Amino acid sequence: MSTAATDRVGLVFSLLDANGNGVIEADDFELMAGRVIAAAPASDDAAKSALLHAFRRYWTTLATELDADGDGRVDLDEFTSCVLSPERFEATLGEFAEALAALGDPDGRGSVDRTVFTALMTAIGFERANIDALFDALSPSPEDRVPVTAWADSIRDYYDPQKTGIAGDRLVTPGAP
Ligand SMILES: [Ca+2]
Ligand SMILES: [Ca+2]
Repeated sequence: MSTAATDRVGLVFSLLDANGNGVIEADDFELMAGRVIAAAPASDDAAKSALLHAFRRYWTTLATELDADGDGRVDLDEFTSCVLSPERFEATLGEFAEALAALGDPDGRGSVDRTVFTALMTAIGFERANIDALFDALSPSPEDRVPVTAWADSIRDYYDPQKTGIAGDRLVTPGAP
């Protein structure tokens, strides 16, 4: 596994621990889903419930695959092992990536506006400098929009332990190459 992937995993663990108690559990996903949905006022109920479903599936998959000691929580050590078998998370992360990206495209244009992108990524917990750097890395159009597919792909890449030098590295280091 690359150092870049380890850093990405460590960052996402700290964000998924939405209530900041040091472990990931079901409540964190409810909390984060609420925050993200609140940041997408222009989206319809179908897109919002798709995201809620994706967040719940995300937790169910983590609990099933990673909660080695069966205490109903996933700690950092347990979480880090997710990178050893990324294929077990592909479908779940795919649904999450699609649901999040779709939430950012309320008009169904196939692209996400920077303002909406920033609001959603801020709700997840990323820092502004990192969000801006990622958006710029996704080759925004002259209207300052990025394709929904490019965003969804970058989310999947983010969790792929084999990937280095990807757009998502900017979420860890804004100036990443
Ligand atoms: Ca927590
Ligand atoms: Ca555990």
